[in-house]
Amino acid sequence: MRIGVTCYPTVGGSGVVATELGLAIARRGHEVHFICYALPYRLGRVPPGVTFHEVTVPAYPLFQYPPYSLALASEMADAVKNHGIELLHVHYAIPHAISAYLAREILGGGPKLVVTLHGTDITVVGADPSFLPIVRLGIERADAVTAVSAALARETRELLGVTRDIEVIPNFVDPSRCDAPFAAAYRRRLAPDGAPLLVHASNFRPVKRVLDVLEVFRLVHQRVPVHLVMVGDGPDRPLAEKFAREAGVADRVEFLGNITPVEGVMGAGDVFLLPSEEESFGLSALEAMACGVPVVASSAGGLPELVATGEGGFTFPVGDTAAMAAQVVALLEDPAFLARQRELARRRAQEHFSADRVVDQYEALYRRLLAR
Ligand code: GMT
Repeated sequence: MRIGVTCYPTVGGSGVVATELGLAIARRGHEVHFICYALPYRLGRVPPGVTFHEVTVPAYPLFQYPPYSLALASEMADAVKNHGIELLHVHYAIPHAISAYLAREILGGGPKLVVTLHGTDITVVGADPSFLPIVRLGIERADAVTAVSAALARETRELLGVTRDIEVIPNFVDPSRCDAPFAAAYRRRLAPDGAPLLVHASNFRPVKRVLDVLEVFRLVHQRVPVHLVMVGDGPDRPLAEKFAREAGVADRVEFLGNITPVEGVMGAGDVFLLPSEEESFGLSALEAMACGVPVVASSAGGLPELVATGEGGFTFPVGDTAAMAAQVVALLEDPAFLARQRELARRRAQEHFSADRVVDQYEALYRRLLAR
């Protein structure tokens, strides 16, 4: 098969999933063309069969808002025409779904279109009236639409009034990215006194509720000496740093920014915290689980589909920082309980969200569409 993949090439989960999926599909002997505005951050070692097409958006004084979606549509049409791409798989609906639809219109027909919905492309930006009709059109005109959780598929129907089939294909993880010696070195640096380590990783946007992470940490620290490491960066980082200073815990909290490999640092932790307001899936929680770190999270969106209570994780209502902190304390105060939850987290990631299993689902979808 010849597959075109479009995603945001940044550190976010949708770009990571799109890139890992494209690489896995190429390793299975298919031809994969990444069509993006920059080389995807997660591309790493590129196997034979992968090509990159860079979308460039020309500058012009009139363009206060350079039309990326149109340049992308032209690049997609060009790549399809010149490389015989049979199927375009776009990740994150805005604006990729409509660009793919336009590319097919430019060509007067041609490739099959698959749109994967990742989360805020529906729940936050997609539901905004300025985007809603165009997102809905992109979703309706695709040959197949997938969502990373049943909760996101449901929200797409409710918020956008979409009635078509949406197949749920969860995100996946490659546990070989967990590097125990690397994690141990980080642990020595982040918790030099041997106290337990809590971990959070995100883009520090308001939906992540990073102040809840700090509040859970503060409450836990009143009962058990503990450290916290915050991985990632984004708009609420200054607020979180201020909170840590004002709560008098700054010396026990480390902000690392966007370091890689993120799994290396996550594996250093004892408990991963994800108290989000909205979370269609929570790829970072899955990465933590794969490295044997149990998760304490909110029950927002698709999180309960990933984090099953007592199976390497626990979920609580959004904002219930007291219950989250009590759960963390229960884990830290009982080494046997923590060890069991570590094992269950690893097992759940492996059994339900392994790359092989999920890539099979996407490959089967591609084959079904191309056989039509
Ligand atoms: O929209 C974002 O905040 C970023 C986006 C992304 O590109 O990573 O995150 C969404 O997609 C991820 C990959 O499928 C999911 O793991 C995240 O849960 C989802 N974020 C939200 O729903 C807030």
